Amino acid sequence: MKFVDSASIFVQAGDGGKGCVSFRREKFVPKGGPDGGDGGRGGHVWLRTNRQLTTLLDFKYKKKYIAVRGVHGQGARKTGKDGADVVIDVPCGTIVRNAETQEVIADLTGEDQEILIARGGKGGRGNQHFATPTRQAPRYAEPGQKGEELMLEMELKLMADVGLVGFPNAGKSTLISVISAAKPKIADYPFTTLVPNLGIVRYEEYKSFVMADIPGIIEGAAEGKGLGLQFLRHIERTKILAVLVSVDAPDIAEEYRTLLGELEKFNKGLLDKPRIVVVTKMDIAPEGFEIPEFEEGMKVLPISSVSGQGLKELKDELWKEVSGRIREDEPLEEGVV
Ligand SMILES: Nc1nc2c(ncn2[C@@H]2O[C@H](COP(=O)(O)OP(=O)(O)OP(=O)(O)O)[C@@H](O)[C@H]2O)c(=O)[nH]1
Ligand SMILES: [Mg+2]
Repeated sequence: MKFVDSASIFVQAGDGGKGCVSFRREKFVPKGGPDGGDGGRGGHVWLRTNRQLTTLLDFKYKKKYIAVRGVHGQGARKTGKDGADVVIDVPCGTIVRNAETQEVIADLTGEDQEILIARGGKGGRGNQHFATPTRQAPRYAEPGQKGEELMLEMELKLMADVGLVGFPNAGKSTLISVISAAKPKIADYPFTTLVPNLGIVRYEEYKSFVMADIPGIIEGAAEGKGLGLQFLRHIERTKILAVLVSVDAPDIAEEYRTLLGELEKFNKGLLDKPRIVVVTKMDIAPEGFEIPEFEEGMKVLPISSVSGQGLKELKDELWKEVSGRIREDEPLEEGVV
C-alpha cells in the first residue's frame, strides 16, 4: 500500500447567474416597466475537517471539485436560485496551500472546522435595477461574476495526542489494537506497518485521546535506512511520545538511546516533548528480568498486550499527561475536561 499524505486538487466555484432583461406585461398596461430578476450566486466550495478521515487517499482518485452556476434571473423580478455548494471533507491536520503562490491558506487542525476556499460568483442584477428617469426601459442586465478557481496543495499531519515510536517488531501495532478499535496489520517481521494508524483510546466513561502507530525506526533511519523518517512528521504535533522497547531486545537501554538519537536527527524538538518508556512483551520476559535505568527520572511502564499486564496503568499515565497538556496549551472553557 502506498502512503499518501499529500495531494493536489483543483477547485472551482460556480459562476453567478445572469441578470434578466424583461418588461412587465399586464392587461391594460401596454408598456410595463423593467422587471428582470437577478441571477443567483454560484455555488461556493468549502473544506471541512472530518475526524473519521486519516489519509488524503481519496484525492488521488478525485482531483476536481466544481460547484454549479447560479440560475439566471427571470422575468417578474424572479431571482435565480443560488448554485449548490460543494463541501470537501479532509482529515484533521490538513494544511492547505495555494499551489501557485505556496501561501498557506488554511491549517485545519480543529474538529468540524469549515472554511470557504473558493467563493461563488455573484449573480448579475436584472434590468429592474437600471431604470432611470431618462431611461425607463433599460435593455441590459449584468452578467454573473466568475466563480473563484484555484489549485490547492494539501499536506496531512496527523493529529494525535500520543505518538508510538519504537524499533520494528516492538509491538506498537499490537498495543494500539488492544487499547483502541484500530485494527492494523500485525506480524512477526519488521516493517509490517507502512502507513500510520490512528486509534481512539477510550478512557473511563466519556474521555478519549488519539494514538498514532507509525512504522518502525532503525539505527541509520535518518540516513535513509529502513523506511527512512518521513513518517515522523506525523508525530511532530503529538503532545507526548511513548517510546516502546521490547523486553527481548539484547540491550533495551541501548535501543532506547538509539531511538532518541534518530528522533533528534530528524527534529530536535521531538526530544522536548514529554515522553514515557514502555517496556513491551513482559509476558515473555526472561526469568529474573529487571528493568534497567533508562534516564534519570524517566517514567517506565512494563506492559504486555497479550496478558493485559500494565495496560490500565499505561492508559492512566497517558491520560494524565495528555489532559495535563491540554490545560497548559489550550485553555478550555469552564466545565470541559
Ligand atoms: N508475546 C508477546 N508478543 C507480542 C506482544 N506484542 C506484540 N507481540 C508480537 O510481536 C510481533 C510484532 O508486533 P507488531 O505489533 O506488528 O510490532 P510493530 O512494532 O507494530 O512492528 P512494525 O510495524 O514492523 O514496526 C508480532 O508477532 C506480535 O504478535 C506482547 O505483548 N507479547
Ligand atoms: Mg506495526
